[in-house]
Amino acid sequence: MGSYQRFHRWGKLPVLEIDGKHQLSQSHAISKYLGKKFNLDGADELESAKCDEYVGVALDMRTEWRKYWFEKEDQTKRENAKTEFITVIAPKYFNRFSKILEDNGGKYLVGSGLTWADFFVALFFELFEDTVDKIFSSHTLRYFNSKTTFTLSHR
Ligand SMILES: N[C@@H](CCC(=O)N[C@@H](CS)C(=O)NCC(=O)O)C(=O)O
Repeated sequence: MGSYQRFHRWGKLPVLEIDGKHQLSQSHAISKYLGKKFNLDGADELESAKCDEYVGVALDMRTEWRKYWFEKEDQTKRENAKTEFITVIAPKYFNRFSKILEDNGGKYLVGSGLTWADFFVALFFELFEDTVDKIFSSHTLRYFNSKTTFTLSHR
């Protein structure tokens, strides 16, 4: 049992400890909590819901990625899942996210300011790039990342 599994009831990371009193699990819940706390949850209820939508989609994408990344036993299955991710899943999601970003002015996914969805989606795209293949460097991910990096570094 890993050391982290002993200190949290679900036995999974990430876990956010708050004021030494509370523990919060699940990346979506943690990110939303921090987004609200630091006023990065959109300007109104609809923008807040849009953040959840885009983060939910990023999590769907992670579900597909896991079919490759956590397949340690069957090499053929692993390779097939990787190919599927590179040729079908990633282009579909990257293109849609890029379009959303572009339609919204090119800087933020939601509304006119930075939200926790920008952080969450950018982080996941970076994770996919680091763990799947550098093929994404020449794909729309590069476009997305450059916009997000600009966004994050100019606030
Ligand atoms: N739905 C959870 C998934 C958490 C999760 O699967 N964490 C992995 C690391 S990426 C973990 O702690 N795995 C250890 C285990 O399952 O024993 C989230 O988004 O936070």
